[in-house]
Order: sequence, then C-alpha cells, then structure tokens
Amino acid sequence: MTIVDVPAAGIAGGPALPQRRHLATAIPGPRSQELLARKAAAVAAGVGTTIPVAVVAAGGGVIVDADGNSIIDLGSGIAVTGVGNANPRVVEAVTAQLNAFTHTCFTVAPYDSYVDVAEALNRLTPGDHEKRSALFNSGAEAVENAVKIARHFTRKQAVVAFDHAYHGRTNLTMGLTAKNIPYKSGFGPFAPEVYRAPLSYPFRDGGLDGAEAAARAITQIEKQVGVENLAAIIIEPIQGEGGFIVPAQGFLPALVEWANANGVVFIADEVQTGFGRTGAWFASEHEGIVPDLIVTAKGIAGGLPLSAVTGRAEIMDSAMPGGLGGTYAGSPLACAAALATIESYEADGLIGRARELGDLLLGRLNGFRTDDARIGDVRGRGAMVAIELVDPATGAPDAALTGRVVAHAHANGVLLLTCGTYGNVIRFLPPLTISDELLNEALDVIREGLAQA
Ligand code: PLZ
Repeated sequence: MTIVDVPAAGIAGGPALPQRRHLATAIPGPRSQELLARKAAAVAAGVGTTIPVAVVAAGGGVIVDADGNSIIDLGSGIAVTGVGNANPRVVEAVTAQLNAFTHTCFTVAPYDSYVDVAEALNRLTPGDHEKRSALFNSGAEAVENAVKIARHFTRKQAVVAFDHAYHGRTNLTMGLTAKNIPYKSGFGPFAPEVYRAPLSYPFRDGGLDGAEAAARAITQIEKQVGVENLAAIIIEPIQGEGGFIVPAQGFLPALVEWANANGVVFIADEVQTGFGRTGAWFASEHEGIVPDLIVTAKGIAGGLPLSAVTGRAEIMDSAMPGGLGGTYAGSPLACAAALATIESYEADGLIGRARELGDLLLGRLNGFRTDDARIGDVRGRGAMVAIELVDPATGAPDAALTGRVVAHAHANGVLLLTCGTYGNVIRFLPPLTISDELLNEALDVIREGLAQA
C-alpha cells in the first residue's frame, strides 16, 4: 500500500489536524475492521456505511480513522460540515451552552438562542417580506412541518413533488421521495394525496428549455391534481440525492409564478443546497426566486442536528398555538452551534470560498471530460458539483463504472459519495474549509480511478 504524505496546508481558523492524505494501513485497517464486525453484530443491517472506517477525528478537509489513516473528505457528512468538522467557533459556543443548560424544551421554557436563529433565518432567506421561522431536528421533520403548515394555511390537501426528488425517510417524506430502492421498497403504505410531476433534467429530457419543462409539469398538475385541491408544490432547487440535477434556467421561476397565481404554496427544500453550499446562502437566489416556505437543515449547525421552516408570516402563523413543536426541536445546543456556524460563514468568507471551490471543481472535471467520453455531464453550482457517468455509445447510465471509481477513491484515501436515480452520479461536497491542494490531490486520485476503471 502506498503511503502518501502531503505537507499540511494552513487554513485560517481551522483545526490543528494535519491536512494531508495519508495511508497507514489498507482501508479498512485492523481497528476499523473490528468496529465493522461489532457493527454487523449490534446495528440493524438497514443502517449502511459508505466507507469502512472507524472515525476518531475530523477537521478542515480530512477524516482520520482509528488506524491512523487520514482521508480527504469530499462528502462533508452529506453536505453538513460546510464550516468544517469540529469548527473552533462551533466547539466553543456549544461547550459554553453545555455548561449553562442542556435542555428545557423551547415550548415549555424558551431561551434566546432559538429566537436568535429564527431572526437570522428570517434575515438570510430570500425575500424582504415579513417572515417567521420554526425549528426542528432533521430535514425530514422540517419537510413534514412545511407540508403541515401549507395544508393548514390553504385548507387544501394535495402535495406535488417532482421526479428524482428526495425529501427524507419518514412516512410522508418517503412518499414525497421518488426513488424506490433503497428508500421506499416494502416500507409502505405511504401517505395519501402525494402526486409527482416531471422535472427539468437538461442532460436527459431532450433539450426542453426551462419554460417548456415548467409548462409540461404545470399541465400535468392541472390535469391530474387540480389547483383547487393543491396545497403545495415542494422542490429542491438543485436535486440532491436524485443526481445533483440543475434544472434549466427559467424552470423554477415559472413554477413560482404559477404557484403564486393559483393559491399554491411553493416550498423550496434547501436541506442540501442551503447554507452557502452553492456559493449563495440559498440556491433559490441563483434563479432569483422567492419561495413561500424554505426548508433548511444539514449545513445550518456545523454538524449538530437542527432544521427549520422559514416563510411568509401569514402562512407560518396560520397553525394554531401548540400546533408546531417537538421535545428537542430547536435544542439550545444546536441553536448555539447554528449561531456560531452563521458567524463562521460570514466572518470567514465561506460563501465566496464555495464559489472558488466550484470553479476549481468545474474547471478540472470539464477538463477530464474532454478526453473521457464516459463523463456524460459535469454540472452543479459552487461546492455542489457532480459528474454523470454513461456508456459513451448509448448515453445509458453506467452505475458499475461509478462503483469502480468510488472503490478506487476509498482504497486510496478519498471519501467520495454517489447519488442519482440510476446510481451513476459522483458528487463532490467538500467542506468549505478544504484547501485547494487537498481538493486537487483528491481529483488526481479520481482521475487515476477513471483511467483504471
Ligand atoms: N431533503 C433535499 O437531501 C437528506 C440523506 C441521507 P434528514 N439527504 C441525505 C440518508 O441517506 O438518509 C435530505 C435532503 C433533502 C431532505 C432530506 C432529509 O434530511 O436530515 O436526513 O432527515
């Protein structure tokens, strides 16, 4: 096994962890294998893992395992640790909160930090209208609440989600999610009054422009559901688990305009695209849209579980007092982390950094594509970028090739995630605290993997 030593790169405000790719053993090493054996005996088989390591530390752009391997992180725990793992501001804020109090339940005895987070979300999300926020724990929980609120406000029941959508693993959000295996198969029955509409998927929908794709979706919704029954449409501005699909320009604005004109609540699920990831606070901004409700989670709190629904005051306030809540929703620890996270994005210029990382990723991956026709598409915004791997002759998705490239990356100390309905998309979600050197080195490993696969 090759041992690769890369000199530490200085990261402002970053962790002390050496920023290098380093293989001390094969992956998994003996200590990681021990953990995996215990996992197999103790943890339900349905709970999978992407890379077979036992993590002991993480920060900047690396994850370190129990065998001393230092792995370049291109996943950020699925778009969560934008500000880096164990971000010093987050650690300090959460430690102080731990020493003050750990829990009261906000709906029993409230505290400042929940309201501070709500004010920050109301300020940062698109639109100058009056807003309210409510906090929850997970992305799925916030999506469920957005739908609850939209139904209560409109007094209507139907909800439309889109092809390739991912909204979570709870019953309602499984129903909203498109992909059967592994998310839904055998887990039904699903909640009623959920309908699906076609997306704009420029690489695969035969050159429909944004307006045409929107007209197709709107016609289907009007004919099959009817606006008089429709409470809300929910969409990820860039589809995440579904394959990092960036809709054609104009698709989202046309849907928003139609929703506004027809008394339908437009919900943007920015769980994966939010919090600076795409080089703006929210991906909605790239298309100039103002969602009625916006769902956030993941990158909001530097790794602590927190999610939110933010939106128009008249919609958010329609639920009766006591109608929204949850024991841990807006936990003081998670709120302290969120405030420190927002401070980091602002003080450390991380949104600009997301754009720089995006330029680096798109530049190099488009370069790979010029002499590798198996890379059918390179797409994304900011530090949310993907390649779609295909059979060059037919354009058919190549999930097997994708698997081989990812296996090569994992064996060589680069954590890489896939996505896509057809399992043929490799996604790049580095922490925004990663150095150019580490990211370039990870891309070299992936290029090597493509060459060997
Ligand atoms: N909406 C757009 O991306 C979570 C799923 C991880 P939770 N995506 C990662 C997995 O395999 O379970 C996600 C998302 C979008 C909602 C969710 C759900 O967020 O915090 O996982 O519930």
